[in-house]
Amino acid sequence: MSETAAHVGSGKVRELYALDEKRLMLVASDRISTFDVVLPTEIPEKGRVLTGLSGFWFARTREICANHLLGLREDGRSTECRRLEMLPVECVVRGYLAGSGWKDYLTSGSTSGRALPPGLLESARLPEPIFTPSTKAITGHDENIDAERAATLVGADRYAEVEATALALYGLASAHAAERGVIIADTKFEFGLDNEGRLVLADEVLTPDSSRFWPADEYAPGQPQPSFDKQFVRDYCEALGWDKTPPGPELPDEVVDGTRRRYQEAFERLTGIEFERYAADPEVVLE
Ligand code: Q0Z
Repeated sequence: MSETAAHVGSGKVRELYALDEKRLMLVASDRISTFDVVLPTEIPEKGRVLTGLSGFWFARTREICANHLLGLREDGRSTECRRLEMLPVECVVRGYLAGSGWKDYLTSGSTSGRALPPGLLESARLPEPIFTPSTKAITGHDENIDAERAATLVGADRYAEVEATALALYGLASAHAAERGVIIADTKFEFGLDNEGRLVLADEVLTPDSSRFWPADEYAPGQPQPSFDKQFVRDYCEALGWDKTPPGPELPDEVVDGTRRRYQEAFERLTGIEFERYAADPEVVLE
C-alpha cells in the first residue's frame, strides 16, 4: 500500500483509500458478514476471490460499459480505480424472486413499483429480469424505490441509460454463470460519471457480496435457496441459536475451511481459472 494513501471510507468488509485526486484504492478484506453482522473470524482468501471475480467481470463487460478499473495490485485483494462522481442510486437487477424482492411481492404483488405476475413462488425465476433501483436509507439499509423516484434522483435520460446498461450486464453475466452451474439470482451495480459525464461501472461487480449466487443443481423454488458461498456460515449460526445481534460468533475451523473452499469454487467455476494461478499473478483474470 502507498504510504500516503488516505483512508476515505469503510464498508462492512472493505476499505477505500485515496491515492491522489484522480485515483482510489479499493481493498477487499477477508472479513465476512452474515445476517448483517461482521463475524470475528475471517475467511482466508475471501478478499482475493472477490477482487479477482470483480476484475474478471470488468474485463468481460467492457463492450457493454466503461469501468473504473485501472489495475489489480500484486496482493490480489486491492485494485486501483478512477475516482468518479457516484450516482445516488443502487442499480439492482433481479432474475429471481428473493430477499427484499420476495418480501415486497408478498405484501404488494410488486417490487420497486413493478407489477409481477400472480402466484409466483419464493425464489421463482422471473419471466424476464427486472431493474429494481434502490437508495441508501438512513438506517444504512437499501430501500427499494420506484422508477419515477430513481429518475428524479439521476435524471430521466440517465435513468434510462443505467437501466438498459444494468440489464445488459446482468444478461451477459447470468448466461455465462448458468453455463457453469451458478444461478445469479440478483446483483447490485454501482455507477459513476467521469469528468466528461460518461457513465462508468464502478465498485465491485458480480461478486458473492454484491449478488446472490445459488448452486444451479440444488435449485428448487418454493423456499429460500442455499447460498453458494455463505450457507455453511448461516447453518452454523442458526444451529447455535445466536440472536443475530452483535457480536457474532467465532467460526470453527471446519466452517472456515468449507466456506473458503466454496468461495474458491465460485471463483474457479465462473472464471475457469485455477485460484492458485490468480494468487500467483492477479492479472490472469484480465486476459
Ligand atoms: C465506492 C465503498 C469501500 C467503503 C465510494 N470509483 C469510485 N469513485 C468514487 N467513489 C467510489 C468509487 Cl468505487 C466509491 N464506494 C463504496 C467501497 C469502502 C465504501 F471499499 N464509495
